[in-house]
Amino acid sequence: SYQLLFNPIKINELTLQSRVIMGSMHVGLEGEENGLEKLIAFYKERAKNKVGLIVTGGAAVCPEGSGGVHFMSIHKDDDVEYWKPLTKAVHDVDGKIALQLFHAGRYAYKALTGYDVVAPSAIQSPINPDVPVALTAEQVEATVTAFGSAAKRAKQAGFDAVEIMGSEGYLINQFTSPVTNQRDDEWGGSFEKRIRFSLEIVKAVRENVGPTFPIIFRMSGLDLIESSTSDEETKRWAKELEKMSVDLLNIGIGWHESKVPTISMKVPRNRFVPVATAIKEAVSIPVIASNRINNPEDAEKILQSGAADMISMARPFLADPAILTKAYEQRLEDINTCIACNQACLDHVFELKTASCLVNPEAGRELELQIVPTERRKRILVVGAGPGGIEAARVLALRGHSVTIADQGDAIGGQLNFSRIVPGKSEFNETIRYYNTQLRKLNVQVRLKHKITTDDPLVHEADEIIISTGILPRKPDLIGIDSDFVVSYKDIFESRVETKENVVIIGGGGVACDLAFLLKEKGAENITMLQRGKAFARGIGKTTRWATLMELKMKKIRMIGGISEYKTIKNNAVSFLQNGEEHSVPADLVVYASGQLPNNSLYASLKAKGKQVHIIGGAKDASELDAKKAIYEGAIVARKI
Ligand code: MDE
Ligand code: SF4
Repeated sequence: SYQLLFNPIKINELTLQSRVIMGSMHVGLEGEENGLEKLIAFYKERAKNKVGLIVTGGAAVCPEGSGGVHFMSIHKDDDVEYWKPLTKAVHDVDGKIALQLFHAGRYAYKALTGYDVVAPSAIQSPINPDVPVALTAEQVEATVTAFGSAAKRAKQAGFDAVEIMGSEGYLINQFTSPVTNQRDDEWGGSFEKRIRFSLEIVKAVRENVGPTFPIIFRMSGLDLIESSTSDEETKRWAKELEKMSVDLLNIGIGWHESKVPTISMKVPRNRFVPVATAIKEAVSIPVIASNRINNPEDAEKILQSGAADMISMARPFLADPAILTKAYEQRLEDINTCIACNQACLDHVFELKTASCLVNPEAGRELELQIVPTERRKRILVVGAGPGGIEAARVLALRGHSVTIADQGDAIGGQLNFSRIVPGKSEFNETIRYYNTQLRKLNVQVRLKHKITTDDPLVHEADEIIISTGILPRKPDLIGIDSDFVVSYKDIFESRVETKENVVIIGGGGVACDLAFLLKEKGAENITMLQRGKAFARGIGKTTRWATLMELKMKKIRMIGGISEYKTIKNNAVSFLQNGEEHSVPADLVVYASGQLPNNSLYASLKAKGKQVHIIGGAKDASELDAKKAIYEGAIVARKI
């Protein structure tokens, strides 16, 4: 049981109802029509579920430091009135909310802000297009003042605390690191001078908010940048921040340009807690651990072990706004766990789209996707228990329909069952566990190993039918493709075929990458991926693709792109043309992962019989299919019936 998680904690004069903060996430709703209303609904849904403190997305303290025009801002006096409805809504449900004071520095984009990008020194970031302009000493001081005024506005707007964003490689962090700060004035050079900017900001903020208002500082616990701040310096920095009257330290991990994954699925759970512990040992104010903590029991254990005083979870609140309520009520099996895929949250943000959640399409769509009870209970048959089908079944049952879901396989989850066996992707098990629990509790009839045909009694009984039968692997039309040592990726994922020493994969997209990792784990010695296009792992989102490419290289998986023509697939070799020359790669097993076709024949025949049928997911459109799209379509169709 939970002895500490729900034990209130006092931060300065503010009492928090639990030791979990919902970490800062830019969701992008504020840029939409009725943006504020949507943002309020988003935060309210979380605030009423036992979160100790919500931290907003970064609110720019000056326009040049903004993430873009659609990001939160707190640099104008108008912003005070603007944010009042948000703080009120959170307080109305007994929640607490802090505003994050944000300046992107060289991570800003001129194209998005309309201002020159600024930084301590004119050194460009490897992941940004603009060379920043070095701030003059006067501009540095003006920026310090801007943080102070922003804090004052935040307090006036009704926020319960402020968090100063000093990690992830943003402006303050750019000052603290010798890599990005090469100034020789009062704001750079020695360690003391590099951290001065952060300390002056805390001072200015404190002067503006008074002695009793909580100040959280999000400091970088580990830059993961070569030749950057040392561990020793990081501890000294923490001590100085404490002296400056910071009330709570939130420990960030890695910069956006770090070449080490910090929040992806392949990062083991709780991996970075020791970083917070090391800082906790150096200070006496409370310290928050973050990154890849997605399970309340783990959170409780971390607190009980004394490794940290509080826990930050961010994405887990997208996946399940009620995660803490469910933990409190001992209903862990009901938690929709964040699988750290980034596909609908951070990937969207980096594409300048609104964030949502792969496993919970309601996130960010609180106003749009509510559960409205049905007026007429119908008998619904869902054919195919992949991600789209199970979400449709869940929502239909929640709305009061009588639901049966059938699948020819022996488990629900469809292709999630492929993902979950890929090395480092076991988080997908949680999604399957969640749906299994929900379908059971909602009395959905689950018929496994049951192939539906047009004359199945279930078809006759159903008032309406949802076809979510998914996809079939596309078999490329190549000479030799019908040989007995050529199989589809499905055959491998379903363990119908053993791996061999030399494997050639035809295809280079996301499925092919997963397949390569799986085959490697199963003992394939030499794996070669072949494709026509040049860029491998395309289709994988921005935040994960670079790490996938890195992993492919690390695991010595050969990638040959730019193939103009496949010549033959013969036992022992695949030959092809590249740059006009013929090459050949040894192969005792060839696996194709080259696209998918909709598995939609049942739809056509049921339609012909005059049944009321709906089609979703890969069965409807196999191009660019992923679990995110399938679950979303399931969520939508189930609200239309
Ligand atoms: P791209 O087109 O794939 O690559 C361009 C070039 O950069 C290289 N690259 C990298 N080098 C080093 N380290 C990397 N991480 C990295 N990623 C790409 C590529 O190899 C390529 O080089 P080339 O091949 O041309 O030689 O990628 P991109 O530049 O379009 O985007 C890269 C990303 C920004 C997506 C990126 O680097 C990201 O994947 N980094 C990881 C981010 C991460 O995991 N951060 C940890 C926590 S997230 C967090 O704390 C908060 C995030 C939300 C803020 S919002 C703040 C307020 O709320 C995000 C808002 C961003 C707007 C300012
Ligand atoms: Fe977590 Fe993926 Fe949802 Fe983002 S999209 S909150 S990473 S499950």
